[in-house]
Amino acid sequence: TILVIGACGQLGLELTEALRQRYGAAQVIAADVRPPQQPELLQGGPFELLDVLDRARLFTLVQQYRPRQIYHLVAMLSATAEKHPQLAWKLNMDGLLNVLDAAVEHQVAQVYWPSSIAVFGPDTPRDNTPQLTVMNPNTVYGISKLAGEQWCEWYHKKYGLDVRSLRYPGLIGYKSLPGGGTTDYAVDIYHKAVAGENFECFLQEDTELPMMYMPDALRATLDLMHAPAEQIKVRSSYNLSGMSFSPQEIAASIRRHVPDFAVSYRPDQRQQIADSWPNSIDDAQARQDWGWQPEFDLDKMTADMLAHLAVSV
Ligand code: VAH
Repeated sequence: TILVIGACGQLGLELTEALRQRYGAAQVIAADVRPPQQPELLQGGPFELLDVLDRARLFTLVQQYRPRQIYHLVAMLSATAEKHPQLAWKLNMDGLLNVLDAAVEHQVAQVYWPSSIAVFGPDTPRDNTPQLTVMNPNTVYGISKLAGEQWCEWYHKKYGLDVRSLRYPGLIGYKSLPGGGTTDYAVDIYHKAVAGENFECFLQEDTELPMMYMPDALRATLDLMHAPAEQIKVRSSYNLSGMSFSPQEIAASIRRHVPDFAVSYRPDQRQQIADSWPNSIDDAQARQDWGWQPEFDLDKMTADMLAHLAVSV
């Protein structure tokens, strides 16, 4: 079996569905601290209530299901974490350590844990940010993700745990909504365009950020987990890149389909977070080690997003 912790989140809903399609619904146990808002998204297979900070409950579930893989996706994202720093550190850090310990204790074959471009900071080289470089994140979320990367490396070295990780850019999809992130504007903008409404963006129009369409992120995750262990040279977390764009560029891409779509810009406190992150990422190591190759650029993503959202509206 496969255990997905944080299955109701933006990534969790989609990764659970992808794993169930590939391995069969009954094989993939979805777990989260509360049931999904949209039950139809997870009704296909088993669901368990789990607060990942409840170490005993976590160990009980791992013992009961004996998963060969655990996908641990629970985190408080960047913007929310700045408002609740201690809770964010506890959830993001103790949650990961509980999962790593449960995996070692019950000989789980593989663990997946997402990192983020948030591990880079204001003095990291901003364009084509390398795999190995100056980090110094200045957000609670980024600090927790960088610490998490180094814990993953330590558990791999100390216990041989096959834990793998990707530094996701902002993720954009039409099946689930993000919560509390700095890149969430790039999902909301499509919903507004399809609803025929104007969009007010919380970042400046020229704020370029690394982004990725969800289908690419899901394929990258499954490809990474299927690669033979000897090909995995990075046990902190792999840089991963799909595309980079600014709010004005995604607005222009949408206007090719919705000509009169209007966007206004009112930067808020999330601008400072975005300004500390890279403009673009060098993911040559992922391409070299396990054959990573993105398939979606901005215009291809826009066409696919609008087509799917127009149907669901
Ligand atoms: C966030 N979507 O905005 C997440 C992600 C790179 C951004 O980590 O916090």
